[in-house]
Amino acid sequence: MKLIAALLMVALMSGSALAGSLTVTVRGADGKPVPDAVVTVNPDGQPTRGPIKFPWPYRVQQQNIQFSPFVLIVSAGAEVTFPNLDKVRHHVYSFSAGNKFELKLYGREENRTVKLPAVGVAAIGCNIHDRMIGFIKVVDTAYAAKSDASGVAVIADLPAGPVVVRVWHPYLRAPENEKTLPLTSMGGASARETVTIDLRAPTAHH
Ligand SMILES: [Cu+2]
Repeated sequence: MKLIAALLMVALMSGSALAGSLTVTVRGADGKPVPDAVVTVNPDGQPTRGPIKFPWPYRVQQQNIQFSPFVLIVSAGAEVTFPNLDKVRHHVYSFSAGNKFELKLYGREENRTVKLPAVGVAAIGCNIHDRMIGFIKVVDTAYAAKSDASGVAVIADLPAGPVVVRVWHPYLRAPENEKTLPLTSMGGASARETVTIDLRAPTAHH
């Protein structure tokens, strides 16, 4: 019995040691780093079972007539707050399929909350200020990260095994603005990938 317990321990320990991190560097066709790209990993190509909790706040604030952050990652069904820190009023909306909403004219320090049920994207705008554009990427996996100013996104604690890795950016030239990476499985060690994406020019309306 002791031997079986010991073998079981070894198996469990090596199992946990197989978790690795994936670092994806996102570049444009010009070779420059692309921030605000969303990298998602679905182990076994499947959605995460059970609740998903990301460490960042589910919040899109309006400040200096801009949405901040420009891109936010949330899990499907999440509630997102939209605090207005400007002195002017905003009228925030999304026409995106499955995630339509409208927050009629509201002023400073008034918080509004919206539930986003559909996996995909909510492209957000303001009826008053055409130049206000933002995106909420609604995901079905706990393994998601956004590229930083250096174009780098890190996803930690990935289990070993088959994976589907995708990169999304609001201006990526591809169906659904998304591209699947060639990486199809995670080994025990950490992995690094560089992906080049073709971006279109941003538009004022969507
Ligand atoms: Cu506005």
